[in-house]
Amino acid sequence: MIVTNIEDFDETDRDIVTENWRSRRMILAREKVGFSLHETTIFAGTTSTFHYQNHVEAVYCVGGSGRITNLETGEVHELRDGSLYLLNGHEKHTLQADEEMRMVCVFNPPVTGREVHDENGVYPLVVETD
Ligand code: 9YT
Repeated sequence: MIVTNIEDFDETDRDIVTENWRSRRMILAREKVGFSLHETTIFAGTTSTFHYQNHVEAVYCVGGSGRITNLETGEVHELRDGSLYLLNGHEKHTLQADEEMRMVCVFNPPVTGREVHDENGVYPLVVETD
């Protein structure tokens, strides 16, 4: 069993800070449980494009407000505390934060922590080897 707290990840290699967002990866592929779990903060006033071509992602908003746009259909959905979206079709999307948004994100297959978003917001598929 692993018991931890979000603050334990501060300024570690699991704490990724970019211009638009910060993500602390609490569970990664190296834990070998079949998914990864991240807490992502989307900074107020930012717009980010993501396209997880190799992963399924569920995102549960637990604070703040903004919206997600499905770039494949143009549909826009407001997000606030309690909103959930599931990218079960690898949808390319943008996230706009009016207020800083706090999101709990689950990925399958799990993120290893070595992925880097390319210019299209895509993560390559990276797998752990023993
Ligand atoms: C909201 C969202 O898509 N979060 C994804 C996780 C974050 N970009 C990360 O940990 O790389």
